[in-house]
Amino acid sequence: MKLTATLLTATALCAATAAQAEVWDMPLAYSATNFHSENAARFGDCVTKGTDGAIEIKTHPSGSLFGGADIKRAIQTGQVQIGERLMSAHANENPLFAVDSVPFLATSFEDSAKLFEAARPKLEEALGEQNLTLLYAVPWPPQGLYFDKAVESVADMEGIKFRSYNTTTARFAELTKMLPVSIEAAELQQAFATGVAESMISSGATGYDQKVWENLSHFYTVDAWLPYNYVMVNSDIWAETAEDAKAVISDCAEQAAANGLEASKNYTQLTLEGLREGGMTVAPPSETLKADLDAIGETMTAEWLEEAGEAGQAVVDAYRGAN
Ligand code: PCA
Repeated sequence: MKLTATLLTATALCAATAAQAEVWDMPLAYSATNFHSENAARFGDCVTKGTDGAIEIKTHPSGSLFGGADIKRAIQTGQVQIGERLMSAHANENPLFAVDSVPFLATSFEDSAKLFEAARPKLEEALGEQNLTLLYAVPWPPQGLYFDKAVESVADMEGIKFRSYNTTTARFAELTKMLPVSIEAAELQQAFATGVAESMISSGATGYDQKVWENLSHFYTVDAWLPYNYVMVNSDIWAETAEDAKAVISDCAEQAAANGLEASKNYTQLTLEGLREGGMTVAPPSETLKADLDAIGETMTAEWLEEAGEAGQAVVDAYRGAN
């Protein structure tokens, strides 16, 4: 009798747990093999295991559930619970979102982390107003320039079709007299193969993921900036999440931030080697190109500070103070 009661209680408990089990869909814009996506998959496993399946995170890479441009809105509006997005792509909503894409402001992993930490309180506040809670953020490797020919100066760039991924990269194209065309990373191979784009600024990691050596020949390690991907949860859903699950998710997020940073650092050299093996020339920019780019960087920094106003200046001051 007692045993039956115990079994019944156990069965009832299992049923209750099963009823509470929730699937959180997590759209990702980048391919499954990209290090951010692999890191997100590990984060998802960490949460699923840590909550004993009460919350199961299911990642959807390559823009398969929502494309990059739609991920942030999908989280804000609760179409999905959680997701990952390149935040600088939303600079049109708030210039602070592009603090990590100001040319030559922070060009190393160390400096970009300092800049991100200096900006974090203001970023979290801005995201909070959009019903978003930041869980973790991971930088891409330093951004370099890809072309299908040798380029020694900005003058050599005139008229080239340049793939952009945010307003900063579109503005960069304007200032260098290239022709910007906005394309998601997941569509790059196609874009270069068909000639829709002939160049871009991005990490070695993205060029490697997209096998750009099939169409492009040169990568210049100009180290312009290190943009961040943010993993965010819908704030209403976060507020309703049980405290013990929240603690698990926060722990997993902290691990994911550290693992992601490590992976990004490791991928920097690894993927540049991959580009070389694919037959590309991987080299630093010429002195002329470097000087030309520095001048453009100054213009773009001034423009960003103008747009971002006092909040932007405060972040830059805090960052420079920490340096
Ligand atoms: N890869 C992403 C953003 C920055 C990067 O390195 C892309 O090219 O879309």
